[in-house]
Amino acid sequence: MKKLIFFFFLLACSTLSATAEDGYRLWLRYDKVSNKALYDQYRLSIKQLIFPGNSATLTAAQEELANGLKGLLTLELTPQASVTANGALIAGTPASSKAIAGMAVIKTALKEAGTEGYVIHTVMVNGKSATVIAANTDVGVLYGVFNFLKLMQTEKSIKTLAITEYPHIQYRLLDHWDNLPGQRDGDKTGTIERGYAGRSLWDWAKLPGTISPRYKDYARADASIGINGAVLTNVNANIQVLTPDYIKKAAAIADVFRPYGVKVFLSAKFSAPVELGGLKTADPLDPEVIKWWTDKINEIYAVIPDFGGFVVKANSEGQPGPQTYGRGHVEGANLFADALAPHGGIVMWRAFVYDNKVSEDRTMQAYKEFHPLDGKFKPNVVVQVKNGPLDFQPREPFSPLFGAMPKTPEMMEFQVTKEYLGDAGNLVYLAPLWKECLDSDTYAHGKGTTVAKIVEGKVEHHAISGIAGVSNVGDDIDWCGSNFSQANWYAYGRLAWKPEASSAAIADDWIRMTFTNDQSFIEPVKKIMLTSREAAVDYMTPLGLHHQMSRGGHYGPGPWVTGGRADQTSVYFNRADSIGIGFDRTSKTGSNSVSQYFEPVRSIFNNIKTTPEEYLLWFHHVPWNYKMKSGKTLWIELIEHYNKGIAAVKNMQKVWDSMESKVDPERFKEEKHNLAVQLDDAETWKGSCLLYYQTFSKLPIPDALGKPAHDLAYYQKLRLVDKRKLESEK
Ligand code: BDP
Repeated sequence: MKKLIFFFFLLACSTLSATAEDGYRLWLRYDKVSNKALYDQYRLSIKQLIFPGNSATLTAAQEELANGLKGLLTLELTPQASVTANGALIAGTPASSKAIAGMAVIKTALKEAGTEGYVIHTVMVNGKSATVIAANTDVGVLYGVFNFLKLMQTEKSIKTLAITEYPHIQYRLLDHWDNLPGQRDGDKTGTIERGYAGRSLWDWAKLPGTISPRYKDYARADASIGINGAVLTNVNANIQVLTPDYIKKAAAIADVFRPYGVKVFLSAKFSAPVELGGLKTADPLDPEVIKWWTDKINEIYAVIPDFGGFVVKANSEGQPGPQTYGRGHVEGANLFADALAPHGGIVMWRAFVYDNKVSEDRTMQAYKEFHPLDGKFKPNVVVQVKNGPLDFQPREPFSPLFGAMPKTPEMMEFQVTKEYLGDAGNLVYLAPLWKECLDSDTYAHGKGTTVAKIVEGKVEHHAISGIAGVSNVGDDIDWCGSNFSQANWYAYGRLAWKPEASSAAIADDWIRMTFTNDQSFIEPVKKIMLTSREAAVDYMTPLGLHHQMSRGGHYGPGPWVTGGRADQTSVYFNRADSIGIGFDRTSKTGSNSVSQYFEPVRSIFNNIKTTPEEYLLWFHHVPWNYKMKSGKTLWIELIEHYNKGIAAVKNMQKVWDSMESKVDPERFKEEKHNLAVQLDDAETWKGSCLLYYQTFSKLPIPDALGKPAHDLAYYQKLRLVDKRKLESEK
C-alpha cells in the first residue's frame, strides 16, 4: 500500500512539474517569496491598496499588480479610497489619483520622469507610511508597477524607496523577421527568418477573429522591460501585409498591445505601388506613387490610429528601392516620411545596404552610401544602423556610421536572435556584446562620444532616438527556443531602456526572476553567462576573424565557403594565404575602411601594433608567425583561442551539472542537453577552422594543444545544423 501511495505521489509530481516548467512564464513567474523575513517585510509594507483609474493601461497595471501580489505574497487587496493605516500602496498619475495630485514631493520628482518614466517613493501620508508608484502617464505607471514587482521578485528591500527611472531612448523596438503564411512554404503560419523558436506568433490566418492569448502575454513581457514597439513583419517585406485584410489583422494585434504601450509597426516593400497598386513605377518622385503611399498610410491610420510607422530595407540583398528607379535613399525615405508625418509616424530607413556589384570591401558600403546624405532627410526619418559594419558577427568593431551623420537620428539595430551565435540552443548571453558596442568611443564629437550617446540622441540634439532588436521570439512554448535565450530578450529590453545598465546587474535580475534567489545558484550561473559571449568568439571567430559560418544557415563552421556572391563567402573575409590570415583594411595596403572612423580610432586601427588584438584580423592581414603581445606566434594563439572557447563550454557544463539540485528537472535536463551540443559544436569549430587554415599556414598543431578528432575532409562533409530546430532558410 505504501508503495502504491508513493507511486501516485511520484506520478503527481512528474505531471505537475511537466506542465509547470515549460518556460512559458518567462521572468514574470510571481512565485511566492521564499525568504521568510522579506516576505514578512513585504506584507507589512503593503497592507492597503489605493489605485484608482479605469483606462485600459491603468487596468492592465492594476491586473498585473494584483497577479503579482497574489503570487508573490499570497495577498489579495480590495482597493480603497484613502490612506487609513501604515503600509498603503498608492499608484497612479496626478490625473488619475487625487492622493498623488496632492503630493508636492512626488510632483517635483515626476519632473525628471518624463512621459514614460516613473517614481517609486516611500512617503508619509497623514502620519502613515506609504509607498507611491507615480508617473506622468498611464504607461509610466505600468512600468513602475513592473519594477515594483521586480523588487520583490529579486528579493530587494522595499522599506525605504526613492527610485526615479525613465527611458534613455525613445523608440525601443523589437523587429520581428516574421514571414506571412505562404511567403516561404505555403503553410498556414509564417516562418521566421533567422528564427529558432518555432513559427510566427502572429496567427494571420485566424486574425482578426481569433485573438491568441499569447499576444497579451507577449505585450506584458515587452512592457515589463520597457519595449514600446514591435515591427510585426520581416524586413524582407511582403506586399500582402498592406492589403485591407491584413491591415485589419494588424489592427487587431495593435488593439491587444495598446494597453501595454506597445505600438505596431510594419515593414514596407518599396515596389508595393507596382506590385499591389498596379502602377507602372514605384519612383518616389512620381505623383501617383506619392498619392498611392499617402492613401495607403491614411488607410492604415484609419484603423490603427497610433500606428508607429515603417521599417524599410531598400536596395539591399535584392530588395527593391529608390535606386531601382534612378533615385537615392533620401528621395525614398522622404516619400514615406512626408506621408507619415501628419500622423506622427516615423520611417526607419535601414543602412544595411550593399551593392549588387561585389565591392572591394563590403563593410564600407553603408558608410559610403549614407555619410554623404547627412542633413538631407526629413525630421521623422531615422537611419537604422547595425551595431557593426558587417552583419551581427560574434565580434565586430562598432559601425563607423555612428556619429558620422550628426544631423540625422541614428537608430541602433542589434540582433537578439542568434543567427551567427549558435541559434537558440547555445548558451550565449548577448548583453556583453551589445555593451561593448554601446560603450565604444566614436570620438565623433571629442572623447567620450560613445555609441550609446549618439543613439540616445543627446549629444547631437535629435528629437527622435531609437533602438531595434531583431527578435528571437516564436510560437515555441518557451517563446525563445531555450531558457537561456530568454535572457537575451530580457537584456535587450533593459539595455534599450538604459544603455548604461550593466550586463552583470541585468543577468542578476534575470536569474533571480527566472530561476531562483539562491545565491549559490546565482553567482556561478551569472559567471558563465557573462563569459559565454567571449567563449563563442573564441571557438568560432577569435582575434577579429568574421563570417566563417556555413553558407545559408550560418550555424556551424564553413571557413572554406567560396563560390556564389563573393562578399557573402568565408574566404572573402578570412583572406587566408601562405603568408597569413585576416582582411587588410589599413590605409596603405588595404581597403582603407579605417578611414571611416574618427581620430584617434582611425590611427589605432590602422596600426597593427595599436589595434586591440580582439580586432586584429578584422583590420590586418597578419603573418602566421607574427609575434603576438604574449610573445607567441599568431598560429599558436589562434589554436589557444579555440581551446579556450572549448574549455569555457566545458566549464559551463561543470557549473550546470553542479546545479542539478537547485533547478527543476525539466530546465536542468534541457540545458544539460544544450550544453552537450554546444561542446560538440565548439570542437567542430576548432577542427574545421584550424585544419582549413593549416592548409595555408602549413604549421603543425602541437600535440599538447590537442589535435582535432577528425581530418579536414570529415569536417567539410559534416554540415552542422541546429540539432533542435528546423531553421527557415532564406
Ligand atoms: C542578415 C540575414 C538576412 C537578413 C539580413 C538583413 O542573414 O537573413 O535579411 O541580414 O538584415 O543578417 O536584412
